[in-house]
Amino acid sequence: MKTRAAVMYEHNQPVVVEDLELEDPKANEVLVRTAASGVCHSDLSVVTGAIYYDAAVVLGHEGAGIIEHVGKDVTDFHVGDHVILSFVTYCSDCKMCRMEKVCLCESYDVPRGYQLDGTYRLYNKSGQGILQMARIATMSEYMVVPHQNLVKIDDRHSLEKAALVGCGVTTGVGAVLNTAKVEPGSSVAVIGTGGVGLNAIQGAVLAKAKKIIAVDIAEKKLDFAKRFGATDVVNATDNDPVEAVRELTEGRGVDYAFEVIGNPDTIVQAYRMVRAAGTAVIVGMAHHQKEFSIPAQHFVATERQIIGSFYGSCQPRVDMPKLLNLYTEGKLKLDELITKHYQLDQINEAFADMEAGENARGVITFN
Ligand code: PAD
Ligand code: ZN
Repeated sequence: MKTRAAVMYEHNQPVVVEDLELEDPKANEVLVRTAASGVCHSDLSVVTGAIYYDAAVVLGHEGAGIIEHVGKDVTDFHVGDHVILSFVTYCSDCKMCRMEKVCLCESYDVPRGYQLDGTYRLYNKSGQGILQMARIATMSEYMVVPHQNLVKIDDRHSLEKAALVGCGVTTGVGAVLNTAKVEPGSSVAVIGTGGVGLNAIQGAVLAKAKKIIAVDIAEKKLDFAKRFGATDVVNATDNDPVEAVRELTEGRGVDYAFEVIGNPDTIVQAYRMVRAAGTAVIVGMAHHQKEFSIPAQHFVATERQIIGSFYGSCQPRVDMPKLLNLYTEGKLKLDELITKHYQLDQINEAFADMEAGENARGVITFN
C-alpha cells in the first residue's frame, strides 16, 4: 500500500515529503494508521546527524493511531485498538526489562531503524529501502511496527493528546518521578523549557517540589514555563544561570537540576547549580560525538550525582495510561502543550519554528 511520509535523505537538507510503498505486516507486526505525530527536537537531531541514522529514514517517534491490521502471531492487539507508539522496542523478559528498566531492553541487537528481522518495510519509487526512526516513524500516514512498540490506550482519549505522551510528556515527567524520584518540598531547576522541559516542570509539580526554577534563553518559553508551574524563571541570555539559581536557593544550589537541551555547556551548568550531594539529571540528547567535562576532585568532595534519564525511565504500558488518566483528572496539562498544528507537508516549517523557539509543542495531524 501507499503511505505519505517525511523522509530525511541527506543530513542538514530539507526533509522530503513523498509517497512510499509500505509492505504488509509480517509475523508479530502491526499496521497502524497514524492520527498525530508530535515534533520533538530529537527528530530535528536526526536531520542534523546529532542523533545518527543512516539515510534515508522516515522521521517521527512521538505518535498515536489506530490499528488497521495485525500480522500473524499477534495476540495482544486487535484491529480498531487505539495505541501510543513507544520509541523503544522491549521484550519484557531480559535482565533489564525484569529490573523494570525496559527502555534499556537488551534483546534486540538490530541496527538503528530496521525492523527486528533486519529488513525494511518502506521503499521509495526507485525501490530504495527506507528506515523508520525508532523502528516506528510516526511522520507517516501508516506504519508497520513490532507489536512490542505498542501501548494500548482507552478509546475515550484524544489521539492528538495521546501522541504527546509517546515522547515529550513521558520523558519529562518520568525524568522527575521515575529517574530522580524528586521528594516533596524539593527545589528543582529545569534548564531548557521546550516540549520536554515543560513536562519536567509538570513532573516537579506532581512531585510537590516547593521551588521550580525554569531556565531558558527565550522569554516566550519562560512564559510557558510559568503557566506549567514554574515558581521562578531565569533568562540565561542576560544572567549567569548558575549564579541566578544559587541566589534563589540561599546560595546553596538546588536539590535537583534537569538539563533538557542536549548541550555539554548546559550539562555542566546543571552540575554546577546543584547543592552538595544534589543530583544533576541529563535528559537532553547531545550530539553523539560530544563529551562534557567536570572537575574530578570537586565531584568527589561535594558528593554530587550526575545521572542520565532515557525516556523518563518509563515502562510505557504502565506509565502512559497513567499519564492520560492524570490528564483526564485535570492534574496534567496536555491541551496547553500544543501551540501549533501542521500538515505533514509543512514539516520543514515545523522544524524552522522549533529552531526559532516558537512552540511549546507543534503537532502534525493526519486526515
Ligand atoms: P525544544 O527545542 O522544544 O526545547 C529546547 C529548549 O532549550 C528551547 O526552549 C530553547 O530555547 C532552550 N535552550 C536552547 N539553548 C539554551 C541555553 N543555552 N540555555 C537555556 N535554554 C536553552 O526541544 P525538546 O524539548 O523537544 O527536546 C529537548 C532535548 O531533549 C533534546 O536534546 C531532545 O533530543 C531530548 C530528548 N531526550 C529524550 C530522552 O529520552 N532523554 C527524549 C526526547 C527528547
Ligand atoms: Zn522525542
